[in-house]
Amino acid sequence: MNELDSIVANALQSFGNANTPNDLENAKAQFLGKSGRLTELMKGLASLSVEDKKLRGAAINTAKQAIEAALNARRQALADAELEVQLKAEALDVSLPGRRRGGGGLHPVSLTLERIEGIFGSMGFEVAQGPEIETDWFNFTALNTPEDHPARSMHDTFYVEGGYLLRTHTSPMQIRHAVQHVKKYRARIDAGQSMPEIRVIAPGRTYRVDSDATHSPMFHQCEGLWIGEDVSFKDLKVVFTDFCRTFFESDDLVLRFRPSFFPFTEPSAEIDIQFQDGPLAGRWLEVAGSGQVHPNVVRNMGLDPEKYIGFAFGMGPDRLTMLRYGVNDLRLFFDGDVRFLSQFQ
Ligand code: 2U9
Repeated sequence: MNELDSIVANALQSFGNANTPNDLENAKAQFLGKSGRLTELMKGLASLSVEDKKLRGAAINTAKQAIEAALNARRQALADAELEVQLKAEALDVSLPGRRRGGGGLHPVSLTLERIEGIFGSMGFEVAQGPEIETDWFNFTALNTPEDHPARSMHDTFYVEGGYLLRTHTSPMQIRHAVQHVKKYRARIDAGQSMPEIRVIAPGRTYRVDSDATHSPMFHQCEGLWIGEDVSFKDLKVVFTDFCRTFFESDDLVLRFRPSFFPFTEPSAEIDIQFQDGPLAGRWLEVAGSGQVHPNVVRNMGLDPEKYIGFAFGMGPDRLTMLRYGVNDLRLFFDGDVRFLSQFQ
C-alpha cells in the first residue's frame, strides 16, 4: 500500500472510531488540519518539478476527496444517531387520552333559578329583578309588616347606612313591579276598564342575620305574584302543583297546603310536597309559603282590593337545589370548592 492509500485508510479508521462530533473534528484535524498529514504532503509539492507536481498533486487531491467524503458521511451518521436518541427520549404516546381544559359552568343554585324561571315563564310569568339594598317601605311597610313586627329586629335584618337595609326577601321587587304595572295602566283602571293581570316572579339574593347548616346570611329566594280580577286559591294550587311536578320531574308528586301566617297574605299556607318514589318517598317536605295577597298589600300597589285579588308564594331555591341533588349542608353551595361545584356540570 503506498503512502497516500495508507493515509486514506488511517483517516477512514479514525473517523469510524470517532463517536461524537467533537472526536470527529479532532480526527479531521490530524489529516486535513494546518499541520495534518495530507496538508504536510501538499507543502512538499513545492520542491517537485512541474511534471511531478502534476502527478503527485492529482494523487493527493484524489486522496483528499476520499477523506472529505468519509468525513461528511461520518458527520451525517453521527447527527442522525444524535437525533435518534433525542426522538427516543422525547417520545410521545399518541394513544394517551387527551387532557381537557376545565370549562366553567353555572352554579347549582343558578341552574335551579334558570329552571324555575323556565317553568314559570311557560305559565306566562315575567321575571322581575331589582335592588338588593332596599328601603323600609318596600321591604316591610308596603308588605303589611308594621314597625313593631319581630321580623324588623336587628337580630334578623342587616341595616346599612342611610336608613337602608339588605332586603330580607324578594317581595319588595314584586311591589315595585306591581306599582310600575299599575302606573302603566292607570288610565284604563280609572276608566273602569280591565287591566292585564300581574303575573311575575322575583328570583334573587336575600340577606338575614343567620348562619348554620341550613341557613346562610346570604340566601336565595324566588317569590311569585299573580293579581287579577278573578284569581283564586284554586289557581295557586294548580300553578304550584304543576310547578313542583315539573321541577322535580315527578308526575305523581303530592302537595299539601297547611294553614300558616304571613303578614302579607291572608289566608296563608305552607306548601309541603311528598315524593311517591325515590330516597325521600313518603316524607313530607316543606318547600314554600303562600297565600291570598292581603288587602292592605293590594292597596299599596295602587289597586282597589274590592276589585283585585290574587295569590303570592315564596320559596328557597337553595333548599330546592339541596332536595333535587341530595345535598345535606347548605354551606357547601357558598364555600366555592370547585371539587363540589364541578359535580353539577
Ligand atoms: C307581594 C305580596 C305577597 C310572598 C310570599 C311567602 C309566603 C313565604 C318565604 C318563606 C321562606 C320563602 O323559603 S323562603 O325563603 N316566603 O313563605 N312569600 S307568601 O308574598 C308576597 C310577595 C309579594 C307583593
